[in-house]
Amino acid sequence: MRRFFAPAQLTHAPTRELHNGGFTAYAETPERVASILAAIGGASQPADEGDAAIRAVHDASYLDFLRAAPALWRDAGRPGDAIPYAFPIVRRRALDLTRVDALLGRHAMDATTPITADTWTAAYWSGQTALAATRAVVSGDRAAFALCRPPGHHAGADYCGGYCHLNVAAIAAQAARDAGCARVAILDIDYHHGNGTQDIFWDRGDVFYASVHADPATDYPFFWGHADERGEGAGAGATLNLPLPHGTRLDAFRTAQATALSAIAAFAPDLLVVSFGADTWEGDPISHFALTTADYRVLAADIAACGWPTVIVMEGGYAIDALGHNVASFLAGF
Ligand code: OKP
Ligand code: ZN
Repeated sequence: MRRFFAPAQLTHAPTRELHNGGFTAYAETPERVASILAAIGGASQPADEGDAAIRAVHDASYLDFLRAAPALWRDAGRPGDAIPYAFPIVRRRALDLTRVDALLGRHAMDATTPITADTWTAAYWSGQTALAATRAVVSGDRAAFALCRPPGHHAGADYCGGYCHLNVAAIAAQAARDAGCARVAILDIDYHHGNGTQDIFWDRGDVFYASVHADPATDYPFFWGHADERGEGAGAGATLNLPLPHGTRLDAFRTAQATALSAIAAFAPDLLVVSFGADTWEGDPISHFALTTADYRVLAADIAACGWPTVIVMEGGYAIDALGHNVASFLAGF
């Protein structure tokens, strides 16, 4: 299986995040990549195909904002990384606002996703990595792995959040659609619900979104990922959420994943995108499931057995030393 990664993805390195009322070290570090590359034995540089496939998913005003935010923040005299503090939760409408704090709040769903001077470049190349893997699979590869970082599944069409800036799974899925795949499914098995991916495809019937994740009644992102969210309009029934409790082990996770795969099989996709997070591992520092390194082999084999051309994109996983072994186990199982 071909693997893709661009060194420019390493440049995004926020210093700290707001967590439980104080600042802590940022969990989504460049060291995550080093752990994965060491375990999987390297990756190929993706081509630079420009931003058309990114614009096919994200609003132009949001992309302009991501590029402009660091200078606006600096010009406002602020130290460190740009972080929002006020959000338009009710009257969310087009306003001609220019203050950096207004723009940050308008384009974010939380205060845990700093924007640095290098964020746009790193996110852009994370997108190119997802696209390179998609091009490989559309061209006939059975599967490909995109070592995306920053991750993507919390980012919506016009907002960042949850360490995510560009939704790499959505970019891959949309690129596959535009390359001729009539029906694309996304299986999200990160510990957290992929609210951004769900939002992007909420009212579309051509991209099926299924997610196995920690119950949002107890876990981030709280406001998305409940079992009654099934999509709307043309997308009614094309979203499937399977929340699970703290302490979940392989048997329950595997059963939920099988439910997701059955629903995807009924949808009959031409291509599958897997949003893979290894923060379901038993020792993850910010999560509460109990999968083992060997379990990823089983889960990946179950997905591979379905036979769909598959793009695997990296999402979360924060136990640095184990992360590479968990990813290697998943890829070996596939
Ligand atoms: C991103 B991905 C811990 C509080 C939660 C956001 C979690 C984002 C996870 N500091 N912060 O889905 O792995
Ligand atoms: Zn996660």
